[in-house]
Amino acid sequence: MNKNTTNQKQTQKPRTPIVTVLGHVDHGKTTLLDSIRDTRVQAREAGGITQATGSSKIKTKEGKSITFIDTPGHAAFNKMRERGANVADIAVLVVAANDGVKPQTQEALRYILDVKVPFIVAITKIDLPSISIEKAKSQLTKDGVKFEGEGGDTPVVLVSGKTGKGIDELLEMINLLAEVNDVSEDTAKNLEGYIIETNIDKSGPVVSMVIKNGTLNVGDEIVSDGQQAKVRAIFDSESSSVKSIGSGEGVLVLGFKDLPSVGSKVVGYGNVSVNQTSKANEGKSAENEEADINIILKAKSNGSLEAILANLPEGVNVVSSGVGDVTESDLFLAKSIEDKLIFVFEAKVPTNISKLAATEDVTIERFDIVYKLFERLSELIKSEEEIILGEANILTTFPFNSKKVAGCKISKGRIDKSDTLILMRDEDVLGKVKITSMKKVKSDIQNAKEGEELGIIFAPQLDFKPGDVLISVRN
Ligand SMILES: Nc1nc2c(ncn2[C@@H]2O[C@H](COP(=O)(O)OP(=O)(O)OP(=O)(O)O)[C@@H](O)[C@H]2O)c(=O)[nH]1
Ligand SMILES: [Mg+2]
Repeated sequence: MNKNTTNQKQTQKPRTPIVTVLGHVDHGKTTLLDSIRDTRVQAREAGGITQATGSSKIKTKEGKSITFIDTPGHAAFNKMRERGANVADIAVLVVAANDGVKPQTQEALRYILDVKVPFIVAITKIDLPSISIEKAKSQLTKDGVKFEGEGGDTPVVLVSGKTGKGIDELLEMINLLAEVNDVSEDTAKNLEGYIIETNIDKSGPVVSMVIKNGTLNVGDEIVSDGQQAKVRAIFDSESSSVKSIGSGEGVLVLGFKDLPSVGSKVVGYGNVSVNQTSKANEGKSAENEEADINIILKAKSNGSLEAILANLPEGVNVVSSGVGDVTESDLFLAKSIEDKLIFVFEAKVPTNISKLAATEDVTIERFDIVYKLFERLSELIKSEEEIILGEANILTTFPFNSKKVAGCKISKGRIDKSDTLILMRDEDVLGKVKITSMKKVKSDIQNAKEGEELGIIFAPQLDFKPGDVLISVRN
């Protein structure tokens, strides 16, 4: 054994494992952690779903610690799952026994297999009557899991977050995996942490991070994502203020002036080795007239802001986005855009701002549940989209009483004399017109249906020719 290796061994010390819980929405991740922590987080969550990444530390009956990171299972939060898998020493893939493998189970498994993090499959909700453990296992095998006893080394534990069954076994298994995989810190190495969530509250930017190596002290100068901070306060997983904290812990840190992006590495100032990139999620873009709606978006945390931005329905343009409560400047920016609309996710709308919004004719819509926000956006887009009532092709043109008549055939729907028509040439809109005369052969008509031929005189006359199309729309 050479000298270097010996030194390395001497500085290596086992530490509390950081364990990320991943899986499909509503499969019971938070309930399982509640049961482990003996708290009641799930019952307090808006819409009963997790929409942020948070960490918590527990002690097993044998006195060993584990730091858990809960992640959301909703499809929109894929980044949070990916980062959760990245920072984990060990992952727990939760699958509900009554529901089996679902899209976000498979997505979480892909992240786990990509970063090659050791993991345990926890099949939960085993207290329910109609369950199929074997089906869940064989689906997972198809997706690349190699179970213990079946040629691989992935353990499976059967649990219930409701009855607490199997939880001791799960915790034992986590500790065993931590030992086997040598989860440790290197005391000769510097601070290494990862940002798991950020938000802004009364005391300014709050950064939630896990420490994988070294010690973090109040007064330390740290850097993440190009953002420097002198650590003002540290809160441990029990929300107690501490002066100093070691690796294997999840903490909240105050002292950043601006928010580093979620997922970034944290190092001591002077030990910067990561690319210093600018903040990922806060940004401004111009109002887009092609978009169905233009909005300003505010969210309580960077992770959820990122999730929303990545999953916006087509047709939504975000003119400006940011983390934190709605401010006067958001309001004035909203006033300058056509839709005058601010969407808020979990962040606060101060009373003076909502009063001001009413007088400035700005609409603020606030949501606590991410899919409700998406539903509302889709609803707004739909109401913006024009519904086509009828379409006519101009086949020929001829003069009548010094006017030009469009000889048309209705190709779709119907056209009423009272309709407003849009004159199109290929993809180009030439203008909007009203019908002044509508005739079939020589008789005046009030409407015409698909397949019928007719002559239309409209105003303004515009410069139309055979091949152009008239479309009747309802807004
Ligand atoms: N019967 C039974 N119900 C459970 C169990 N675990 C969770 N549930 C129920 O399943 C629903 C979803 O549970 P959550 O813990 O919120 O699921 P989750 O995976 O954290 O969901 P997201 O965070 O939204 O992805 C809740 O209604 C729970 O009460 C279990 O072991 N048994
Ligand atoms: Mg949850």
